[in-house]
Amino acid sequence: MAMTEVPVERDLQAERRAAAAAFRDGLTRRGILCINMISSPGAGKTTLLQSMAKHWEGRRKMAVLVGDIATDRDAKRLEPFVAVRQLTTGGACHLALPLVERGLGELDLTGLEFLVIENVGNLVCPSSHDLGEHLRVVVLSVTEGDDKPGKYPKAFRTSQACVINKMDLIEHVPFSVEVATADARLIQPEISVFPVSAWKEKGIAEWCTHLERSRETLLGMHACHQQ
Ligand SMILES: Nc1nc2c(ncn2[C@@H]2O[C@H](COP(=O)(O)OP(=O)(O)O)[C@@H](O)[C@H]2O)c(=O)[nH]1
Ligand SMILES: [Mg+2]
Repeated sequence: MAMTEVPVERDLQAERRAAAAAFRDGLTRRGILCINMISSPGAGKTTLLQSMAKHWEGRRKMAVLVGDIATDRDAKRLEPFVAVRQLTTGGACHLALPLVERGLGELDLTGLEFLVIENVGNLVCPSSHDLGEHLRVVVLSVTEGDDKPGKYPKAFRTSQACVINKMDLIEHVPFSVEVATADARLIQPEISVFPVSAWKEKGIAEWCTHLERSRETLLGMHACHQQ
């Protein structure tokens, strides 16, 4: 087979990494913790966001950018609870930074503390795209099986937290939180695990407290760098 050498004049990955880092820094300066939420379709991301918005109502300010391939159904579900903008990818299986930047430009950032990006439902492609988030969280529901961390290693390796959702169904399905946690920690030893039921609003306080602490740590580190 004939080989052709193609000279690469620009490192596009480096440019994307720099753009994501600049976006992240801008959010840090504004005091906003940005969370990129990934999962397979139906794991419960939108339901979890509804529960988080209810938990923080009147106390913490959160906004959501919700990615979808075609519809604005999730944005409509979230509208009664939280400031939300729809990002429609037009068929792409993941979100990319330019779309996120556009969505952010449409939000009122005054006093905003948490920006959550609900990524397109897919455990493969979103793992490879830095959206300028501070924290990546993978949502795994008990109906998907406790073997998923090992089967989708990049999703877990690049995440700092794992929410195990649909715990209200645990008695009805063969799923072990211990097995899933051990599998995830083989790939990412530092990953924090939060079993919840987004539907029954159980475990949400612990998850939200973790996010509040993560934000405080981020802002503390930022203040140190400024001195
Ligand atoms: N039993 C149960 N069902 C849930 C829970 N969270 C979400 N669901 C259901 O799972 C389906 C998918 O949820 P959705 O939030 O749309 O998932 P997404 O595609 O990840 O955003 C819906 O029918 C939800 O009502 C939960 O904690 N327990
Ligand atoms: Mg959704």
